[in-house]
Amino acid sequence: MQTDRWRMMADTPDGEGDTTVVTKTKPKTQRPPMYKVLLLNDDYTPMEFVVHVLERFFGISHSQAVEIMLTVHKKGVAVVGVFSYEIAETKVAQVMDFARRNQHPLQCTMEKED
Ligand code: TYC
Repeated sequence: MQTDRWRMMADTPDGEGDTTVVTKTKPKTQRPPMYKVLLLNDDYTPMEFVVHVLERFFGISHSQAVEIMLTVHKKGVAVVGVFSYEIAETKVAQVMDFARRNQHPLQCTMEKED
């Protein structure tokens, strides 16, 4: 928080009785934009493979990974984490590369948070 002092000379014609008005200006705190990493459902990627991806690239526990995988399976998509742009981009690339190398059509994307 920053304090601004404004000297007021307009109170009387001769400048007598000057007042000081103290106002507060909100400092603009800069937060970097954050990005959601999303996992998409498909009909072919094995459930165990998706669970493994969540554990390996997102550090998610086995039981949480099973829950998230089932959410994607049932609802079509789920947020698996929220990261800075560079981290999100890296996670998406790692997942897409790992899925491709294992010949699974698993899709992972990122989306800017509102
Ligand atoms: N729907 C897949 C199946 O029935 C499982 C799956 C879950 C695939 C999550 C992708 O992101 C995914 N084998």
